[in-house]
Amino acid sequence: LKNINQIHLSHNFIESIINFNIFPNLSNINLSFNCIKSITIEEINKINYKLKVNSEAFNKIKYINVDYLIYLIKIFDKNHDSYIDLANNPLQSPPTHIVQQGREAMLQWWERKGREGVKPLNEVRVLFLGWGNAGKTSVMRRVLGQEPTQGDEDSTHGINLVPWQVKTQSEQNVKVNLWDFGGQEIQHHTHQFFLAEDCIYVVVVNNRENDEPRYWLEYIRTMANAAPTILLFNKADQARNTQHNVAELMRDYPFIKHSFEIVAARPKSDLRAEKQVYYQENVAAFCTALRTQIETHPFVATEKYPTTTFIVKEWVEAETQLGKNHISKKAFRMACESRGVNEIEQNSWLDIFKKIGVITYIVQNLHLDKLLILNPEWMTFAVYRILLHPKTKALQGIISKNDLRELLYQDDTDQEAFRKKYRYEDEDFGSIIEIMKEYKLCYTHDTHTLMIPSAFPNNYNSPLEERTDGLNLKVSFKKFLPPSIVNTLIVELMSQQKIRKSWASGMEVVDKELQTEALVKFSNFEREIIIKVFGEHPRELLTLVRHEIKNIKRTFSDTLEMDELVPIPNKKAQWASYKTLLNLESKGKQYFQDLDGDDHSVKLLLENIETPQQTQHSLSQSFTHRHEFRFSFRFSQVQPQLEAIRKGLEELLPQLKTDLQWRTDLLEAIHELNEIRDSPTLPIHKNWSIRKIFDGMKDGKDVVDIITLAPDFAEKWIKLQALYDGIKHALDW
Ligand SMILES: Nc1nc2c(ncn2[C@@H]2O[C@H](COP(=O)(O)OP(=O)(O)OP(=O)(O)O)[C@@H](O)[C@H]2O)c(=O)[nH]1
Ligand SMILES: [Mg+2]
Repeated sequence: LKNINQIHLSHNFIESIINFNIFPNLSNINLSFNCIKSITIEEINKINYKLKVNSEAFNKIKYINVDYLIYLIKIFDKNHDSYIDLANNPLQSPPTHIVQQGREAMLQWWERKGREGVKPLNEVRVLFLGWGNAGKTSVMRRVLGQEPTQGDEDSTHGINLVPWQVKTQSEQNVKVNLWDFGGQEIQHHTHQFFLAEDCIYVVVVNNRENDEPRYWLEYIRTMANAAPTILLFNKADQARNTQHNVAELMRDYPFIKHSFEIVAARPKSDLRAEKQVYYQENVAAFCTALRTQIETHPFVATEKYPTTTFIVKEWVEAETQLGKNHISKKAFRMACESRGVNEIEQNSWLDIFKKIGVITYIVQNLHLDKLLILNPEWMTFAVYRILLHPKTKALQGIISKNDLRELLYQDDTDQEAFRKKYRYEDEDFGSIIEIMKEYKLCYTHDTHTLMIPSAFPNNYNSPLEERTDGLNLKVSFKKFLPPSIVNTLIVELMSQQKIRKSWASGMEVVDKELQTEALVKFSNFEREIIIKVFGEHPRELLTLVRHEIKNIKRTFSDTLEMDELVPIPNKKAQWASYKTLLNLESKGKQYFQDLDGDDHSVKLLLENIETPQQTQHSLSQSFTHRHEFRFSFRFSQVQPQLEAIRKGLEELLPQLKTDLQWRTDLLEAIHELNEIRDSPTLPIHKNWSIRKIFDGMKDGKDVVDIITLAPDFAEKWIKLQALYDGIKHALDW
């Protein structure tokens, strides 16, 4: 125990801090992903006493009110720069956002708290999502207490932003920013940039059209970290007979807090009176549920921020009121510095301002110092207007700077209101283009032309379609293919000059050096990307496309499930999952069985699409930390047994004939065990010789030969076999 200085206990079900006093030299404990709900001062003191290196950090932690530490705790020490990492804990004090910024930000928060006091933000953003015509705008009107209308609501273009003042039961004034999104499909591409995890969501589905709510629920799960959601089945007065299984939806999407069947607009006159009352009551119940969500939101109920946060926020709001649509990061920085706010705080507050909607978006990569902070309406109106303008479609998505001027200025009576409000000058174009590029909504290959994939022609008959000699791969998204993936992939490959032709649902990719071309097609309905590659070096070009898709996928939450399907040669329409193949490979299994019961070499199937090195790389990547932690923890538990086996095998070795193949395997196994004796972790995917000899022995191979050689061999072997079986079980081999 004296020698132990690190303990990894992540991914267990530990509920409280264990007494670590028995390890006098402990310097590093990893308790992430456990179920620790709180840490008491006494517990901290206990650890503090023993963990000399960490004492400084722990003393600070004692100063912070650790009673608020809930659920997960991760403590560790890096090169004597001791600190405690509490990220991903649902902390209330300091607020989670501050904790995520790290120790410095937390300490500053506590310092400010003592000096200037803290109070809740009392500002929350509510977003309405749903297909076009579902009734989002009508629902929002009801939330605002406006009278229901019938049939006169215009389709929303872009985002409709309405402030709403709510008085909580405890008499607090809360500012709620209602964001009503246009539901037309083309607009979905941009929505995701405004979704955030700390908002409240209202999903409106049209019960008359049998809208599928799962699309939007996946959207929220993937892009807003499963934020609290209220689900509304609207147009109940016109509903068809089919019923949604609400219990099932709530089970699959536990973040749905409530669900109501409502009529947001004035119902059809022939609706029975009692039904009318019922739906009216549901609208009222929905409004109450929404208020409850607002009142219990961390920005209102639990988290508190220092006074200076509000001073900076007011400064930003005043700039907006002056009519500024964007400010430079430099201006923001100066405003903060003059109020004694350092960079760490600036960044964490910016993040919060973004969540509540005071600042919409931060453009990361403007070369000028202008990292812009923008007024949401000004920006989205411009972006949506460019995307939705009939001229954009007429030009098939290829727009010049002059067109842009026309798109944003041209007298167009139905947009009268919009033009009254915002003006776009030539000098704004650069920022607007930069934003669209960052959203991957457009690509520019020179400074004069914009290419907008969402306005490309819908279909194109590619000559590659006819060819059957290619190498195929299907990328399949289990539940949800985020619409922006398509645009992003097109824009990404365009910027690499790899696209010969592209349309809204596909593209032809060419690599001249490789003398290879590919057809990439998207099927939103099937949630698939189909890739066919032809030419001299198909694997290389395939690798490029796969790599881009994976990079894009990485920008979404881990809940977005994707798999690649590898074709099985000579079997029409049969595919092997790439994940399955990797899994077989990691377990040393050689064959994959298809639906007809025929075996195919795992190696060959994989080699069709990538090199063996790439497969090895994927294997090492595909095990998440979680698995590694679990595995290394289990490994550390079975180390004594492995050592006993190693000794046992060494003893057996002299009794074996030198010409026996089995002896070679045994030597190899001993060598392996020597190697891992002192190593802290065990590679997961290796083909272990120790497995080979024990599993082989069980199959009866060599047994007779060996046992006749050495009379007490059998007895010793049975003992070792028992040890091995225990390890096998523990390591899940
Ligand atoms: N009969 C009936 N009509 C409704 C109901 N709710 C909304 N409507 C009507 O349906 C139409 C569309 O409603 P909106 O609120 O504009 O729908 P939206 O979801 O905002 O649509 P987009 O802005 O295009 O995404 C309007 O004419 C509404 O008056 C309802 O419960 N019953
Ligand atoms: Mg609308």
